[in-house]
Amino acid sequence: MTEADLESHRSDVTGELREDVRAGLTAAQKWLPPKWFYDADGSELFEEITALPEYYPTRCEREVLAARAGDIAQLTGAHTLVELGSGSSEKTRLLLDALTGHGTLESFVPLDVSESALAEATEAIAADYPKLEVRGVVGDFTRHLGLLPGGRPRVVAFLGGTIGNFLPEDRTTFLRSVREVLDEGEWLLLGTDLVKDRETLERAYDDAAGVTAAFNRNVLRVINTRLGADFDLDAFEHVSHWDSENEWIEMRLRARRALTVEIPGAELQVRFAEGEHIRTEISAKFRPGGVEAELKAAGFGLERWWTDSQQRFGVSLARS
Ligand code: AVJ
Repeated sequence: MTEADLESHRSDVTGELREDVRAGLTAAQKWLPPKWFYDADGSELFEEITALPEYYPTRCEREVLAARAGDIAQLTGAHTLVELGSGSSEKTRLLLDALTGHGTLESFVPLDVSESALAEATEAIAADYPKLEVRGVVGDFTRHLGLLPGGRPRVVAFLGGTIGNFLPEDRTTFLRSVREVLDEGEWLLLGTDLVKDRETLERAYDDAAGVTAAFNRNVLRVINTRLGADFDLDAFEHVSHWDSENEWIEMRLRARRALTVEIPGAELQVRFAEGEHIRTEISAKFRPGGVEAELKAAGFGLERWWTDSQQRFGVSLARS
């Protein structure tokens, strides 16, 4: 496998980061989009998170996929599996095994912002599934949905609960845009983390080993590297906060002291008061009825709804 096998939509990554940093760090309530966590180091830290005892979503979703992959293959008869935000595509192997076993699958199209994670995943999967056409796409699933290749019917998998990273209004737009690129009868397989007690949720995003804290601070390192900024990572405390009104986890980086940060690559100087924070991620949690309503509003019919044995995580199979 060579680099040429990855199709890239990311011609000006630094320019995109510059615009996001300008917008987010000049806002009254400072924020940064979570996709900037995922450089090579951040993608590795995320892989470590998925194995932490506190971070249940990956294990719960894997349990569902292991139990239901056969049903998914039978119901969909997919010729193409598209995976949005594929990362390492580790859980996806459960789907690939079932779909190739079923005899219909011809191609796998993983799409991710992290070129390193994607290159590694496409290489490993192409080696392990030699009859499968693997076409990795480096891109942002909010911008590069337009042309999803592959024979029909396709299943678009959006796993891990990543849909929770959207604000509610962006989520609606996103689901509609997925529905729009699919033909009637094609499929969406959607993973959603579920509302549960505050303690479980906040711990899942603030583990004892400090991996999530390092992952969170990594966004500052990315800005230092790409935009020549001078963020002192130690000056920011990692915060995991359950917002029970919005039903989302918020990750924040809170300034331990007043400081000024220079970001030459964005022609920006940013002041932080002591205690002021940057919102770096929201991770919305769902209720089963809410998922169904949102899918319906976007033009999907819910064909199956599954959860793990502890009802912590939900997986929907929806039809266009
Ligand atoms: C990959 C977006 C699903 O929101 O749980 C994990 C990212 N952030 N720990 C999530 C994440 C902090 C994760 N998603």
